[in-house]
Amino acid sequence: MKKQVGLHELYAKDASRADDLVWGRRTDPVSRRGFLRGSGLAAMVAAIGASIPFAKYLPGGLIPAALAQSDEPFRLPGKDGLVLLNDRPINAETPAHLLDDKITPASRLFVRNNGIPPTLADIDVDNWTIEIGGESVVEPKALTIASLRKEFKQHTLQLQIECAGNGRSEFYPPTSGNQWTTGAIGCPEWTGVRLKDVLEHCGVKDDAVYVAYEGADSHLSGDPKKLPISRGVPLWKALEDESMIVWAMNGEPLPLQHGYPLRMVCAGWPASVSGKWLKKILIRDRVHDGEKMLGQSYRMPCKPVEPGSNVADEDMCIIESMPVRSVITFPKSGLTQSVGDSLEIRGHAWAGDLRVDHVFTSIDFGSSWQKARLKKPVNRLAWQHWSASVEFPEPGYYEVWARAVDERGASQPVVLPGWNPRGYLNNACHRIAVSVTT
Ligand SMILES: Nc1nc2c(c(=O)[nH]1)N[C@H]1C(S)=C(S)[C@@H](COP(=O)(O)O)O[C@H]1N2
Ligand SMILES: [Mo]
Repeated sequence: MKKQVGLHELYAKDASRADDLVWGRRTDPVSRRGFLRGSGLAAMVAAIGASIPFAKYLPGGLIPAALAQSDEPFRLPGKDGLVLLNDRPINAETPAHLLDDKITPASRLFVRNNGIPPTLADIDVDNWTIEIGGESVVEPKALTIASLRKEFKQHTLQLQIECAGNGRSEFYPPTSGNQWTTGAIGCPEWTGVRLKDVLEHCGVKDDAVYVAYEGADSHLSGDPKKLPISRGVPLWKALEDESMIVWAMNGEPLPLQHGYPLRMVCAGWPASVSGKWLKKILIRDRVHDGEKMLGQSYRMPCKPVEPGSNVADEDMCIIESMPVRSVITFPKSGLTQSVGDSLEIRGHAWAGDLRVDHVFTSIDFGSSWQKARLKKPVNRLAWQHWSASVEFPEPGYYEVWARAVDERGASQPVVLPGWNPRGYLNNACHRIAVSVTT
């Protein structure tokens, strides 16, 4: 089973770093006293559930006893019931039943960080610029957020982002990385400008093939010359109407963990192409060769392989559009239901660059399937909502399975899809347990 990081483990590694990550406060390096202020204090107060009259005397790096002595898995401040996964820095996923909102609120969006995010103290929004450069830009430029807002048309779209490793925990033999179950997906509403408009404003040379990002987060090693991640997409994907540079999520400034003050969103592809804390956009004359583009990262064996095999780097292909998938967000797995009562179930379905055409549910372990009601997406690359009513014939143990099919006829597999060295793209059917009583 998946291991969760307790607060103790997080604090044992580096207490002042943990303070920064968890509460967003800065520890005074000389006295090692951390003074909780502003949003850091608000986060701790929210986690504890009461005001802290003597907060100014609380030493930096001290885990409040209310949290230290609790058996509950640690809950991330500003997040509602997300499960912290075993990794440094913070990675957290959303349990399926908390993904029920049609538009994912900030409090329920998974967090996936490859490095150490900048802190609020490092970010000067008014002077934040993105540089547009690379071999294939006609005129390199630096743009402030104010100039993005002023010079380009603003757009608001609901777009889904899913980590390529979502579902990894089910692969056998196990593969390294965050052991995501079903929760590394979300579909908030984003506001910003089209990447295309910004690229065209600077000019794209004829030899351009790829568009990549660099962010302001730092490498886990602390080496300032290394980037934790720098990925990209082919030019054609960057030029799609839904590829955006955004400053707002659900009508609010981006939360720090989600890329404040600016991020890219290229929906439908591994969310690793949606760069957070955006500082640079590179128009490349070659397939981008930044951190986590090469080797085994975000790549699948070009041809299926036997589980557990080693695959040479040259036999691995870059992941593009994500496969069709769905999740049951209501009810929560493990419910008890009376025989004869009909059960309303619902969830979302999505299919990378494609549309979902059908969702089916089964209560007999996939031996028969019933068609669910399925809504159209609010816009391209937003997830779609589905619902169904099911009835159970007699008391006993049941599972409800959901299976989506994309517009090209590709279906989610009921068991695992092909094993791969890094455990990407597990789009197997989600299922919930139902106990039916008389
Ligand atoms: N700068 C930067 N951008 C990044 C990352 C990162 O570590 N640094 N992680 C990527 C990965 S792997 C994913 S899955 C998404 C997660 O976005 P979220 O944390 O807002 O849910 O951000 C992507 N963008
Ligand atoms: Mo990811």
